[in-house]
Amino acid sequence: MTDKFHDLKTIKYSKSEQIAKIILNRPDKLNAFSATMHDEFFSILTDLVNDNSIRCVLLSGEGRGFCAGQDLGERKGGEKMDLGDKLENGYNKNLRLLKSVQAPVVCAVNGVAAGAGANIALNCDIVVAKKSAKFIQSFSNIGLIPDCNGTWMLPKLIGLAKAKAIAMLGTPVMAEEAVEWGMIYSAIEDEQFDTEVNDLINTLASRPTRALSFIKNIFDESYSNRYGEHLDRERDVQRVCGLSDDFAEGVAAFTEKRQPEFKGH
Ligand code: LHQ
Repeated sequence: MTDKFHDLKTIKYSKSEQIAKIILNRPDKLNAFSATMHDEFFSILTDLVNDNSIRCVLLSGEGRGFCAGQDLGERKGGEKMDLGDKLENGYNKNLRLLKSVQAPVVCAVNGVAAGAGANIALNCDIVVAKKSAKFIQSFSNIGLIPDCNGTWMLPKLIGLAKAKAIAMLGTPVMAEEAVEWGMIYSAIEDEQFDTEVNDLINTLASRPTRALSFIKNIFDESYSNRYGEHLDRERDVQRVCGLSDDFAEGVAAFTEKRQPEFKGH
């Protein structure tokens, strides 16, 4: 079935066969985030948070870039401003929603991901990139710190030494290096990218969505939970999983030596 795209100005959004696709669509600006894009992203994420039929979400970009972060054309050069407010009512609002989407979110980084663009990618559950793509913590090039929770995620993903260096120097990290460092999941040959991304999202959409949803959050929780507390948390979540249709189907399929047909609940 071909994807039906909703009529938005800066993002292509489609839902088909339990998969939602969000394609940032300002290719001439390397999909930099404008005010309209923030608003449209918010509407899309609100729709997704309220749609339990979706079993996988794809985030990617149109053209040669994934996202160049904040649209700097919207900022008047030479002016100081309250960026805290911009973060709270733009990126942070959207990232909180992105985290509450039930289905796994795959970010397919099709080209350069800079500033907020790089860190929006890292907020997704599984990040894959074209081998030619690069990640740039470009914030300090314009006197800023990494935002979109970059300062929370990067030390955990790649360690403090590398995190500080790339944030301070703005050094581009190529996709394969990002995999070696543990920043992203995989780097894919450019020519294979669309096919492999498609396979990945279809596979995820056929897996037990409720369990995947718990997996999304429980790893993050591990950073603030104490050891015993976390054992309790796994026990409680596993109790819910054990009562799901997908668990019953998974075990039945294993016993009957056939492929499981998960329904996502
Ligand atoms: C752009 C952009 C862009 C507008 C390329 N805006 N047009 C910030 C402030 C507010 C709130 C809180 O959060 C933040 C977070 C941030 O995201 S700060 C970081 C903002 N982003 C950057 O500093 C990245 C700026 N871009 C670049 O360094 C380069 O464009 C990269 C390295 C991404 C790509 O380089 P190239 O492949 O050489 O492409 P290019 O520079 O020629 O860009 C192509 C076009 O895209 C060009 O337009 P033009 O009309 O001249 O063809 C650029 O002006 C435009 N563009 N980034 N962020």
